[in-house]
Amino acid sequence: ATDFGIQTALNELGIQDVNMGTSTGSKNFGSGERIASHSPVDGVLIGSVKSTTKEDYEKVINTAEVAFKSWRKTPAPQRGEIVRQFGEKLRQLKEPLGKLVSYEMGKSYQEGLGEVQEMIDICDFAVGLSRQLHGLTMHSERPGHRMYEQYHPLGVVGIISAFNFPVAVWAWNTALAWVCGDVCVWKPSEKTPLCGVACQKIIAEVLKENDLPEGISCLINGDYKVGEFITTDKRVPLISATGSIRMGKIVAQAVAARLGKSLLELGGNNAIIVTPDADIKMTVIGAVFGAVGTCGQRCTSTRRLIIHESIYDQVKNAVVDAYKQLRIGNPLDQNNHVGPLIDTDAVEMYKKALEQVIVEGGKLMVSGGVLEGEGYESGCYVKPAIAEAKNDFEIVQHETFAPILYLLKYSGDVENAIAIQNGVVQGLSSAIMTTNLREAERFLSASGSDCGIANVNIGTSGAEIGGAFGGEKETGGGRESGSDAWKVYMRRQTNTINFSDQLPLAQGITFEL
Ligand code: UN1
Repeated sequence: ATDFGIQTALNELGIQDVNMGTSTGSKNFGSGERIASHSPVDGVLIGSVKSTTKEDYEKVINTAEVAFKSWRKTPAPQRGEIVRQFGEKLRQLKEPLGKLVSYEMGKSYQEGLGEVQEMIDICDFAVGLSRQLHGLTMHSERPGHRMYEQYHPLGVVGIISAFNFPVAVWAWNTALAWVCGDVCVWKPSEKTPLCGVACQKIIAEVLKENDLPEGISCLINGDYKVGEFITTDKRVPLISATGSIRMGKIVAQAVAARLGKSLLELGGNNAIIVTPDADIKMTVIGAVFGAVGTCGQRCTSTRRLIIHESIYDQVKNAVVDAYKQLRIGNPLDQNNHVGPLIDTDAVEMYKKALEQVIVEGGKLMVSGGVLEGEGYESGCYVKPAIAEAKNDFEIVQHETFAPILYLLKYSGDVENAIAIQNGVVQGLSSAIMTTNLREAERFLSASGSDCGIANVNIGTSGAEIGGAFGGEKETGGGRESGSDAWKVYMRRQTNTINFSDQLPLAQGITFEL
């Protein structure tokens, strides 16, 4: 098989040494069991990392706490300068890192590069932000008083990320957390540990070059038990977790039990509404990329198309036709559109979902199936599928992390489509395809989409970093990335200063001695 430059990429990223997995800055000391990372692309063992034991973790957290003490005193624009340098390194390493993402996770090389681009973008954003961590000034009700608020660093931020965006989600969190004066402890998915090691190496080099303390960036590895080290630890005031709703509920409860803060990015069940006034050509591109991009493993992937009955057959045929053009195979080969699923467990879930949609009365328009033979030896390649279904099917209500698109029909008003779109427990991303202004605005109004993201004439996936990213309901309510998402990484302090020679009480209360 062609190597597609993988070995060179690993060398450029310094991933030859597999004796890593737990580190503060550049010091590695993982002593737990090994976690092997096999590529879903060809099944080959890429490397392994050492998982983090409780003792390792104590070292990590202690080093992080020490680093925080000095980092929080570094002026924010200087912290921004470090993030700027980090962004520069990412620019230099965009190709090898994008390649590793593609090889370890299985998304197309283009999407791997796109993910690194998101990291670069959030660094740029954070650099600007480092001079804009603004609080408000209020007018005091008392004479000779001044009142204002300021944002201070929070402390150690724990990051739990998923396999599907193995590098970008970490950067959305860290780039902001660092300019905010926090230090980070990251537990990447155990399915993509080498992406974690590669990222840690890049930032460790920047920290070293700037003579900054070990512990501003830390890495721990392992399964949910290692995740529990941080979720239950009072020394970690904020946990940012991306993953399934099931995982999110466990994390949220563990963090709430100690009254910590959590930022949750959980499952989506994203729909595109296609109204009679939709541009069909745009609809097809948006829907197909949304459904099959990253092999249906984005939390923003398009899972449901809600099509008006008057154009239902036309849209269905156009999308089904488009699926015939899809080339499935090695994601590093840029001729292919769709790579593999992350592992064979994911393949099993995909197969079960396709069985269940039939049991519930659905009908396959593009039948799926697992691919076998040359190029598909890893057993992780599946055919994107399309099924006609009903919104109340149990399987349609559930987020299956695979390329399965459900076609749903609506009649009458756009309100009926919005009700279907909102009729799931998740609330991440949503879209409407229409050239009708009234329909578009109704979709965006208070009685429209209930999701954190609502797009017009764009698909559900591919959000830019400048906006706040996240969703409502069982998606968890967290917001990361752009807008004012930085505020969750800081603690707010309200300051009232009395510069008079009296001590008047608020609310006009008199108290005399
Ligand atoms: C995710 O799937 O966890 O909007 C994040 C998108 C990407 C991020 C997805 N920018 O599809």
